[in-house]
Amino acid sequence: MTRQQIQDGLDTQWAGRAIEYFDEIDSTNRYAKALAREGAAHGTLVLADTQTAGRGRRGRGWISPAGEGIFMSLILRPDMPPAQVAKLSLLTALATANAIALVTGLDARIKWPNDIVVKGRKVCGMLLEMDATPEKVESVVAGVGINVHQTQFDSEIAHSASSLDLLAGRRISRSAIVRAFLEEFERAAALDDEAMMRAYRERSATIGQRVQVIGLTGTYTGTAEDITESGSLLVRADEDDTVREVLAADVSVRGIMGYA
Ligand code: BT5
Repeated sequence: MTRQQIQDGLDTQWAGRAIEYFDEIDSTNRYAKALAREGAAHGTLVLADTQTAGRGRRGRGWISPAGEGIFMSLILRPDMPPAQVAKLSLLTALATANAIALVTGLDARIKWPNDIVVKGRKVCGMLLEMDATPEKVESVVAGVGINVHQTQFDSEIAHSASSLDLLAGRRISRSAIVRAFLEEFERAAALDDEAMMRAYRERSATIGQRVQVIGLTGTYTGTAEDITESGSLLVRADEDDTVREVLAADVSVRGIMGYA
């Protein structure tokens, strides 16, 4: 995977017009945030073949073996107040799931809030980080890690993870996925909110599922009914049949029927 391979035939106006590629880096998100602070343009992509300190959410890590995955961070400079920034998480998930589906033919689905699953296995995680004042978003870094060529996984994730090659039964091109991600991101970003949410709902693995919500104040079960434009999950609780709004930051949601 080289910068040239990705940019050859790339059909975008702004996404991936500038690409910084590294054979090895600590974290593409860490680097992209620094680059954004130095004024990098909207749509700049930071990409690496391997990460030595790939980041997940809340201090967790992202396993990033050389030659096997896609580790990328897209720098965004949205013209929106901080309150609306959740929309970018939905957009990133939609673009990633669409790109995987287009290139592989697999039924890639979004597991709320930030995973892409295929056949119940996690093939991708996302980490969005924002640099903002109370009034204005300066920049957002949309980090995406996708398992492509792996055939073996650390024991910690062997039960939950898979790769596109394993699931598709053939070798998938990493640059084709990156290109499709950039093109799908631009396409989804141009949709109005209603069309974006419709497309998101069609790709959701979570809506309609039985879930267990594990929060600070307790645990309950229910049915996931919808996802809002601000990115929260609406769950109808079994115990009193009311719909509760669940924020990604507050809880962990487990499908009752296994990982997804
Ligand atoms: C995520 O966190 O899923 C967000 C991962 C974002 C990674 C990208 S790579 C490019 C960019 N630069 C970065 O430094 N990060 C972003 P979370 O939901 O917290 O999930 C993390 C958990 O997923 C870990 O604790 C493991 O259990 C599991 N995990 C780690 N590596 C994995 C992998 N390669 N495939 C599947 N699961 C993995």
